[in-house]
This record gives sequence, structure tokens and C-alpha cells, in this order.
Amino acid sequence: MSLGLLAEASSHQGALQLGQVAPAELQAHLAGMMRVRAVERRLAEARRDGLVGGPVHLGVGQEAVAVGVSASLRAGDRVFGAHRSHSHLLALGSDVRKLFAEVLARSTGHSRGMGGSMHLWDQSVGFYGSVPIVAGTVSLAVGAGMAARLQGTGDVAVAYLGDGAVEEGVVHESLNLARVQKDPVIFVVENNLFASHMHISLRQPSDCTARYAIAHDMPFRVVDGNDVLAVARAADELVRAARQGAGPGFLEAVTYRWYGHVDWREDIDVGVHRSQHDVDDWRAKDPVRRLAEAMQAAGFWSVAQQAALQQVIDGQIESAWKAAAADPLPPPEWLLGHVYARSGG
Ligand SMILES: Cc1ncc(C[n+]2csc(CCOP(=O)(O)OP(=O)(O)O)c2C)c(N)n1
Repeated sequence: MSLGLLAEASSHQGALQLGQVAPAELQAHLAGMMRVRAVERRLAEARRDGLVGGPVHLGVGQEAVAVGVSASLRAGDRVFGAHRSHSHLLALGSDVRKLFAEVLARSTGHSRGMGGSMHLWDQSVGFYGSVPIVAGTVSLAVGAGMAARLQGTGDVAVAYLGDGAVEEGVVHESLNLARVQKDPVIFVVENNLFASHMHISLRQPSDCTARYAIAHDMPFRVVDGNDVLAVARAADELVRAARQGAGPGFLEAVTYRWYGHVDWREDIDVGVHRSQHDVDDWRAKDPVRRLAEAMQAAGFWSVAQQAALQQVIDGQIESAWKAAAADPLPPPEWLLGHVYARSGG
């Protein structure tokens, strides 16, 4: 089992097939991806300029995955992420200012400014947490899916994980348990071909992680993760089935991160199989540009509208940044709070 052309840097660079998707929905996908990108670009610059103290793991280039998946989600669903989760949180509609506040160590952030980019949480939009421990939330998502099944609400849980995370044993226990119990859990593998600095060909006998769905007798889809419509369609099918009691689903979205493993560098000097040429080819698969161009070709979106939308989003991101930066730092006496369940702070 192999990803074939989906993993080829030089393929799938053209405009998308829009099918029958309504213009308003396309615009929402486009704006959602542009918002995530603008936030992450801001974070990349700020980190480079020394304005952010902790590391940021950026998913620029991968925006179509979270935006496509979130289109099928509703209030009551429970979403879990990991170390590269800005998009997972923001695509659910979470407040940008709160994310910036967390990354800038302000008391108004998701973890009161004491967690940073890898400790995000926003229950108001159904985001139940990201942690730096690779695969650390996958079993929690199964628990949340199990709870939804027992509650009979038709809600689903989503576990976002990377192609590196599937090398953790807990993922296989989670897939097994969810399948045996028929829990409504959607396992979304963002296969960006790398774990830290190692290409998947050096870590696994196949580049296609959906083979584990076959092993667990679970419905799966393998899609171009830079095609927001393909992601949205596949997610919708799996989520609908899970809501109706069919049990878990597995979605593998093949994508690529433009920046390196962490922060703003490109990792073309440290990565194996990651050259400037590859990065450039993957940039040509840009999920934002491909959707915008298809909408323009279909005649209901213009270059001027695209530029105007970009300006609006950039303005919103800049004001959120300024507002977050003006928020107070956590007081020193909070430092030991929330370390144990009953401590103060
Ligand atoms: C349990 C554990 N092992 C190792 C690490 C170090 N580590 C952090 S990110 C990462 C790679 C994860 O790769 P992947 O799951 O593919 O996600 P990506 O970074 O590509 O988004 C590793 C090995 C960790 N944080 N936790």
C-alpha cells in the first residue's frame, strides 16, 4: 500500500474541482484557511524576532486539513490535538487573541499564559486540548467518543495525529478499542511525511498510514490534504456514519509543512529528503491558492476580492496581536497553581 502521486511533490498542483459546492461554503473554507495562515505567519515572524519565548510548531501549508474536517463538526463534538494544533483550534472558531495571549505568556491565554503553543484548550468551541506528548491525546479522544456513545447524543470525537504519532503503541490500542466498542471517533492523520527531521521512508515500511485502518477493520479515506474540498467530503462521510452509530473512521490527509519541525526555519539543511526544491514544489500545491484560483476560474471570485479579504484578515490578526500583547502577564504566585488538581492559583 503506497500513497503514490499523493506524496509526490510535483503532482496535484493545479486548481481544485469545485463540484456542486455552494459559493458561500467555498468562501468560508477560503477565509478559514487564510485566517489560520495569517495567524501562523504572525507567529513565525514573532518567534524569529524574539518576541515569543517558547517554541511554535507551525502548520503553514496544512490548513486545508483542519478547515475541511471542522466543516462537518458541530457543537457537542470533542476535538483533540497535539503539538502542531493552532489550525485544529482556530478552525473550530476559537478566538485568535486568546491563542496569541497564550503564546505570549499572558494571563488571558488558554492555559493562563503558562502553557504556550502546545497547551491549548477551548471548551467553548469543543477543543479539549493539545499536549506536546506525541499521541498523548489519542486515547483521550477514544474516551470522549465512548462518552458520546453512552450519552446517545450523536456527537463525535476527533483525534488529530501525525504520521510520526502512528509509531506510538497507544494509537493502535486506541484504534482497536474504538473499533471494538464502535465508538464515534474520527482519527485524522495529517501525513506530512515527516516526524521531526526524519522522512517516513526511513521510519516505516510504507508511506500510507491507512494500512492500520485496514488492520483494524475500520472505514478509511486517503485524500489530498491540500484539497480542502476532498478533505471536507471524506470527513463528512466518516462523521455522518459515526453519528449514526457505525463506529470510528480513519482519514489520512496527505500534506506538507512549509516551515521546518519547529519555528520559522525551513529545515532544508537538517532534514533528510527535504530539499529547497521539494519545499518549493509543495508550496506550489498551496491549498489556499488552489481554491482561490478555482473560484476565480468559476467566475464568482476575483483577484480584487481575494486581496480585499486578505487585507481584512491581516487587519484582524494585527489587532488581536496588539490586544494580546497588552494583556497582563500571570502574577508570580500563580506559578505553582494548577500543578496538582487541588492547588491554588
Ligand atoms: C512521546 C514523545 N516522543 C517523542 C517526542 C518528540 N517529538 C516531538 S514532535 C515529534 C514528531 C512528531 O511527528 P508527527 O506525529 O508526524 O507530527 P508532525 O510534527 O509532523 O506534525 C517528536 C518525535 C515527543 N514530544 N513525545
